[in-house]
Amino acid sequence: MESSILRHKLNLYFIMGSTNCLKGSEDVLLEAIKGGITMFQYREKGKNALTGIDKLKLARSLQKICALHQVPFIVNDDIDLAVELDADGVHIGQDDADAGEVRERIGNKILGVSAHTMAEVKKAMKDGADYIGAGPIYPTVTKEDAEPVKGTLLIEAVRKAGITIPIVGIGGITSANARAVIEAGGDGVSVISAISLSGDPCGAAEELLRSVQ
Ligand code: TZP
Ligand code: MG
Repeated sequence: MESSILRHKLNLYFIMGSTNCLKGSEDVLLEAIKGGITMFQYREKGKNALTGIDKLKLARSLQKICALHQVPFIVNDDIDLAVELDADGVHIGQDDADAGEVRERIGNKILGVSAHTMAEVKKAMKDGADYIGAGPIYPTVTKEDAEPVKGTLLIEAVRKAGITIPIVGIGGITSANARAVIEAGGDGVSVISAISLSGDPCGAAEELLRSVQ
């Protein structure tokens, strides 16, 4: 995807799996789309996470909803699932598959890589990442093994170094603190709980979108 289009798609990047939702994942996704999310990542993690055929079925169902609304559908970590579904892309962390190998396997699909240091950003770019996930920006309870909180320092440092790769901030982001990510040079915010655990995912997405635009 051309990087100016990708930058726009990263504005409000909603991430979730069944364990992040208070009600059916399909309903949460539909409401989030109604509220204006610009990209979606299926991330099935944690206690009681779906596996096997159940994970595949939910992924298919969420992918279909995304396709109907022209929202890119990205798969977290599970490259086999992404390939099987012909997803729009994958997102991997530093402890997951080698980014260079993933790039070879998925061709020109979207590749996102989480990075916590300037060295990781540069390595991800060399490996062919289309965008960087930088975080955790703020404290989060959603990811148990999250790295130390970084604020917007990494995003600022990357931009100060003249590096223009699309960047999305992640971790503890809400409509009250999202703007700082954009002011630091980020292209958007990715959120799990601010939308998935809201009693009103549509309203939550609308409010987040307003805060980053
Ligand atoms: N990676 C870094 S923080 C995080 C991930 C997946 C969790 C983000 O969840 P939330 O609920 O938006 O803080
Ligand atoms: Mg991962």
